[in-house]
Amino acid sequence: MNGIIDLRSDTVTRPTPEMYEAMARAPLGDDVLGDDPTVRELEELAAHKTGKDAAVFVPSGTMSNQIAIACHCQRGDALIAEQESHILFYEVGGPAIHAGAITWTLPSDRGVMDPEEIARRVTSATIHTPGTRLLCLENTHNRAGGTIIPLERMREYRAVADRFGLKVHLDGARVFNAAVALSVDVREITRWVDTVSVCLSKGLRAPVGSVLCGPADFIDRARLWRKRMGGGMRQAGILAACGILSLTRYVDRLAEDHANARRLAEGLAELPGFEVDLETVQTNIVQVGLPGEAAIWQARLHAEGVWCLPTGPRRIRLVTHADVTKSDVDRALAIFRQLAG
Ligand code: TLP
Repeated sequence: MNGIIDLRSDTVTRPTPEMYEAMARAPLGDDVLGDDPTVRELEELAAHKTGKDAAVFVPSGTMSNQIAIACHCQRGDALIAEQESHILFYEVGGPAIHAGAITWTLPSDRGVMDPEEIARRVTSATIHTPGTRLLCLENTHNRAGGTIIPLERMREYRAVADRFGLKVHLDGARVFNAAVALSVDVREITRWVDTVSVCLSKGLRAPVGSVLCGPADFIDRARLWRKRMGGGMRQAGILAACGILSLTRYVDRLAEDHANARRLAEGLAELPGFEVDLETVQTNIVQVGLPGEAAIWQARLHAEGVWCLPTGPRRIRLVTHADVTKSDVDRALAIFRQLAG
């Protein structure tokens, strides 16, 4: 793309020629009235892939998470979430606004919470304390650097949740990245949760959209919340057609993004003053500690055609995706070297 290496996010991918063709050919209906066949097909496919009864197509990952929380929690209920999770850090206070839920936040080790700390944080509904209803997980974990929750931990989270009667929602914006990196079927991850939100518009290359998957009665309620939030879309099959390709054609290639992120991270880790925790580079995100202010580095890199986003005062994030090749990574590394020198 004009020589620019856009590492801001995997959300920036452009639709493939195959996607444009699928959009042009998609049979359409009115999805709010429930008769768009392409949306139906995508929802059935997403439910099948994640091993859930049903799914609903929504405009964004944020709306998907917020609908899930609103369906799981009543006003004044509590949810538990990792302190830098997308739900808490990047959804502009959504749980308080939409569900009226309060949040118990927990630290983590590279995005992975301790199940015993979760157990200690659960409160019961009494005259004084809010009842904890929901455990929110994020896999892969964005701010921790695309880290994966080990399968054994997923099993332990389910056990804790069952012990206290909690539901479990997974922000699986990048759950297919986790599945590909672990070389497992995504159901090995989603089997431990009640509901999962999957983004089609990140590494999976669709221009717009997420799917929220879960039990049939939950998805019925989710449709109601989607309408309430203004997320009902009409001839949405035009977008769902791309999502179908995301789930059928673009999952396996995520491995390339992971290899490119690794290459980028290893190259940066060698530069003086740059800090990269290589342990966290498990998928397609690289968090980089800088030898100076993030805003200044962002501008210097931008002037050289490398785009990134700051994630802290002295930290930037680099994300690999289908529109970044191995040679782009090498070119980006050369620019970093030149600026660092
Ligand atoms: N994350 C975006 C930004 O909001 C930070 C990005 O560029 O990474 N869950 C997770 C784990 C996410 O990373 C994101 C998007 C979402 C949910 C929300 O998805 P959208 O952007 O579709 O609302």
